Amino acid sequence: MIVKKFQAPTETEAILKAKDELGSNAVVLNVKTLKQRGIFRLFRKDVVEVTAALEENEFISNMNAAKHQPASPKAGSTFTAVVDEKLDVMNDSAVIEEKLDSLHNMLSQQMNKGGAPSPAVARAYEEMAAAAEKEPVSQEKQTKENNNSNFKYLQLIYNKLIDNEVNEKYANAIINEVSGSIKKEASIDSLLGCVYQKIILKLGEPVYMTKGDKPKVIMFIGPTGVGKTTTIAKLASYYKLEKQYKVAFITADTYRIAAVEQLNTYASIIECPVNVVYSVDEIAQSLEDFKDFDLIFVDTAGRSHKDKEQMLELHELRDMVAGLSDTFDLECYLTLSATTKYKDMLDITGMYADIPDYRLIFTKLDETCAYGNILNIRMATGAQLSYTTTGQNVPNDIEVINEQAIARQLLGG
Ligand SMILES: Nc1nc2c(ncn2[C@@H]2O[C@H](COP(=O)(O)OP(=O)(O)O)[C@@H](O)[C@H]2O)c(=O)[nH]1
Ligand SMILES: [Mg+2]
Repeated sequence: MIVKKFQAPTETEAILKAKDELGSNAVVLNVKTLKQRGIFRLFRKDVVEVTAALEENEFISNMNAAKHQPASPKAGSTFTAVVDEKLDVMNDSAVIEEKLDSLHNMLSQQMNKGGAPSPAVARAYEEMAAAAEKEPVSQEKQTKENNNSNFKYLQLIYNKLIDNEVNEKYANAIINEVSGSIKKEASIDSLLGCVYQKIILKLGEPVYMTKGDKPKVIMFIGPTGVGKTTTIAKLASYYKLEKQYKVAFITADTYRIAAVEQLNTYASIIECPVNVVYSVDEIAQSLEDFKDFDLIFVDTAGRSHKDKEQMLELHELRDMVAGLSDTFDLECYLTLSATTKYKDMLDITGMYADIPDYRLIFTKLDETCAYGNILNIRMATGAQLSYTTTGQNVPNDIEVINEQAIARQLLGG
């Protein structure tokens, strides 16, 4: 969403400026008169500031359309008609009284394109309206105007979250929390700031691997093909080459010969030893070989979370390592592809729910632009976020999750 402010001596001129720059589908979010203060009052007139918004893709298509055909001010757009009509009657005082309501309706129409208002926004609005009615008549109108604009802003923010595939349940929860604490008169910027902070709080401080007092076993779990082995190679290269830690590999992925070869290839490039374990019992012996190492990466088979037997084996493997806690620390990383549907992700996390304290890695962010699932799964599991990966290049395409960038992305960049 593009939000811009336009100033002019009158509201009519400010709206025309907005329309000129953003195009006919722009939505007026707020109108306010900026009074000059102090000494400036003597030299400058008051100005009217209009805050207008437009969906980014509409902005781009407007720009493209402008390139290809001359823009006509009355080019058959309903918004153009409504604004022009509004401008014609702006001097009629009775109509001015209706101004905010009609702007509100116009925005509702825009929003209804994307479905009904969010229950949380509707509830917030009803509560605000009820509170306004209790106020003295003189304040009621002002409060109603403020409520209308807060309602519009919240709905725009809610729509953006839904666009980015934040699940409705969590989008409503965030809007609920924000609407409980907003002041009567809030700007789009302060509401965005408030929602941004809530999202950052919900994403939580990300965690990353560190060397401990004991050798650390780092176990990668997750569905087939999400990028577990590739991510292990990225992290192992970093810790071996940049940090000079002693790094070793164990692979329990013996279902596919190619999987063992894949890990062997990475291991030989960075000169790290690899053990292959064919049964759960062999893991203890294998770890014993590496008890002088700092980090021991354990790659598990790309298990289908729907295969109960394979899942049982994975649990046994994890429990066996956890049982060696006198000698080894254990960290588990559940690896998920950001391109997986939310419903499937819930199925997957459900199958790993018995594994305590796993951390989350999201791969393939380069293949999607909707990051909602990162927030959804963080909220659904309560697991801490750790890394995101953005491509096939080893060792480059990985970083500790940047929660601020994710929050910005969820709110439209
Ligand atoms: N686009 C993209 N591809 C990735 C990423 N991580 C891994 N891959 C690719 O996904 C495929 C499966 O990776 P692999 O590590 O074998 O998955 P595993 O079965 O979970 O071990 C390979 O082709 C990887 O190159 C990523 O962040 N982005
Ligand atoms: Mg693998």
